[in-house]
Amino acid sequence: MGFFDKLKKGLEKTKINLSFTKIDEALMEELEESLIMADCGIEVTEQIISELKDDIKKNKITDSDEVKADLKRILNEVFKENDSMLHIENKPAVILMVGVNGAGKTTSIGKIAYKLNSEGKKVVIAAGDTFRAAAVEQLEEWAKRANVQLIKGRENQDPSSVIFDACRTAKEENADVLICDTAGRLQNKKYLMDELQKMKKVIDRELPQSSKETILVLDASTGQNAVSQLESFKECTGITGLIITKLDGSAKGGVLIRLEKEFKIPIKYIGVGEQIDDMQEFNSEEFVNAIID
Ligand SMILES: Nc1nc2c(ncn2[C@@H]2O[C@H](COP(=O)(O)OP(=O)(O)OP(=O)(O)O)[C@@H](O)[C@H]2O)c(=O)[nH]1
Ligand SMILES: [Mg+2]
Repeated sequence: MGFFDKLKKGLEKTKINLSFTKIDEALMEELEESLIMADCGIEVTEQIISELKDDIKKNKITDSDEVKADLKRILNEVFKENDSMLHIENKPAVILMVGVNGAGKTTSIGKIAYKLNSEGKKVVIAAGDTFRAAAVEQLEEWAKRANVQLIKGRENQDPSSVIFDACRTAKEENADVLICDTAGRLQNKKYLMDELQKMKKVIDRELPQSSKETILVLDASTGQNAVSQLESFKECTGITGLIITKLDGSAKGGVLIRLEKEFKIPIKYIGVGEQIDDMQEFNSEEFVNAIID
């Protein structure tokens, strides 16, 4: 299956169906409901519908294809400033992956490491989640699959000290990219945020000239929950980009529209499955085309 087909199949449940003959209030209500069901959020949905209604009136739109085209234009507009480039120019570039447990951080690291490695980049990954032995084992497995070097510590070792070692190694080995895994759940939220800040400090101190990204990984199937996760991580860690996982089979793909409209933090990648090549660079046009049919 090609990239677009996979995306389209994944977003099947989010899909907003626009098979209609008459452009009337009932159609607008139906569309509004679809957008809300897709987790675009009430406010964002209302903005979209009102813009669409204005256009229909202003441009005297009577044709269903034109309505569809205009809705696509409105949605594409939401993403027009989205910068899907991963900024890894100054090496060793550091990508810190953060997010709640189960969001897909470790899996996404494996997929991205594989991708960058296939592009000829030298990648090192760091097991910054030292709180569970299984977390390190899982990352080890991904390191093998992606054929990249892993830096790990002992169980319960201070995660920042693992990151410190990884920064040193990345520099010594002249790596292009260092990707750091982190824990999703610690004793409490404050403790987690403190750990993440500590790791960021170590990275800044060890690799001051390097490009840096702090990527928040969000599970699309959690819908509106993703919004509150973004709010709390943004406050504490300065998020530079997002990865939205589990778009395959999710009915809540519209949450990307809400996230982008409300936060304007670039969506870098989307996860569309559990396999190593199930990660795509986010392309808003493809996304919009996949959900509007
Ligand atoms: N279907 C699907 N499953 C995914 C995707 N990304 C991750 N997963 C699955 O989600 C589960 C959790 O992923 P992890 O990568 O372990 O999540 P994590 O954020 O590292 O979780 P913690 O280490 O507990 O903080 C795993 O079973 C993954 O296979 C995706 O894009 N699609
Ligand atoms: Mg993990």
